[in-house]
Amino acid sequence: MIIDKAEVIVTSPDRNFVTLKLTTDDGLTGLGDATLNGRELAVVAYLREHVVPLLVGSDASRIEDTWQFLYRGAYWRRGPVTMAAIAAVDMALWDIKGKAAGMPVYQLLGGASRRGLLAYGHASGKELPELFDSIRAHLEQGYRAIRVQTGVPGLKAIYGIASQGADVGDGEVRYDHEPARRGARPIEEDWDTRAYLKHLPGVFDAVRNEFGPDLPLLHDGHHRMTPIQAARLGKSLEPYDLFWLEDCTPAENQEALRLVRQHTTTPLAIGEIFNTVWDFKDLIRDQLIDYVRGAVTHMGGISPLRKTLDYAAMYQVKSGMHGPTDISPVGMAAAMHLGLAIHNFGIQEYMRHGDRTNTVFRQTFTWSDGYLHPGDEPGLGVTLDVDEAGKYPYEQAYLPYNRLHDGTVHDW
Ligand code: GCO
Ligand code: MG
Repeated sequence: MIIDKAEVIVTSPDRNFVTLKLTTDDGLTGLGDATLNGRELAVVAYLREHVVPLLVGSDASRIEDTWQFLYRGAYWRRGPVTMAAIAAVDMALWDIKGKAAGMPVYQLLGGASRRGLLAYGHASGKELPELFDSIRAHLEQGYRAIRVQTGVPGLKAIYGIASQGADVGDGEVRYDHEPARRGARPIEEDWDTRAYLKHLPGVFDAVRNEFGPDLPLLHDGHHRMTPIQAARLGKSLEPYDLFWLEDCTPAENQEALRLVRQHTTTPLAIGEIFNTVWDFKDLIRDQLIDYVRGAVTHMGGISPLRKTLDYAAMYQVKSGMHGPTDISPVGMAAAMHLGLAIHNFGIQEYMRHGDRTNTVFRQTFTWSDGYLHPGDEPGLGVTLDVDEAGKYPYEQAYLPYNRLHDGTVHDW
């Protein structure tokens, strides 16, 4: 089973996606997601210039060996661009392996450990009435767990508010359910941690009063707090019994979570921007987090994320795989296969892709009663309509960035 064709397909139906398509000499094809939001073309170049030429002529059955060759053979290691490129190869080879075996990838990973994958969606609102409507809408869509993001008094535009399609004063119309905005330059947003820390507990108090004590609620701090600020927020949210507080502080310094952990029992989730097990090692070993947010697409593929989650299982840390719309349907399918097979599954993020995306990527996964299932098609269960993809050329788009009131750049 030799790879005799490797294509990098860039398409932008509702947003930019980068997909690797491998074809073997016996006609099997495999897809891999290589989408890196805001830096897509860097991964395209890495794949086209430095990976594809090495793949053609290689044995598609050797998933682990190919991964090790691409990881160690590059000499320069880790990082979001390299690991997204390697991830796409890994996913595509698992897709091919499944098709060759006539089995869905989750069967190759050990079979199902549950009926389906509990998912959470993104409710948001600048103020409470809009937030409550969004939570109700997600409950009607069947979500059994809901992420809550809200505006902050005094701030013009803030991460995670889907309806921020109103003009926020600079003529730019914004939609934060897809954070990247098309255009030649990133959009500047504003931030004030003190205002945020004062405002958020009241929002969750109102949400609990309206929706009761049992609905699993999540919140994303999006890397914006210092450790002691994160500790303060985690402590102030304890009465509201969150499922998790995500990315409460930048965690390149894994030590930082030690301080947060000392002050709060609010469960912590970290790692959507991480790309190897080394980013998680101390967080897992010292049980400084409760959920691994790694995405198959950003962590180098199914193979290394499986290893990371097996390591996490030894410390009772669970999965919470990243799944916004900038993870393509291929990356989402890979996450679902992995999530179905592992024992220490926690929850799966699920922001539904747009209609145009679903015409480019034909998917077989199911969403029912708040649970996802990858389906039983051989491989990953996704096909890419190359002609349809060709209708949507790449468009430059960037994630926003933050400045504080004094103009200092801040984590977005
Ligand atoms: C999440 C993430 C996203 C990111 C986006 C960046 O929890 O889903 O924080 O909202 O901002 O994936 O590309
Ligand atoms: Mg997040």
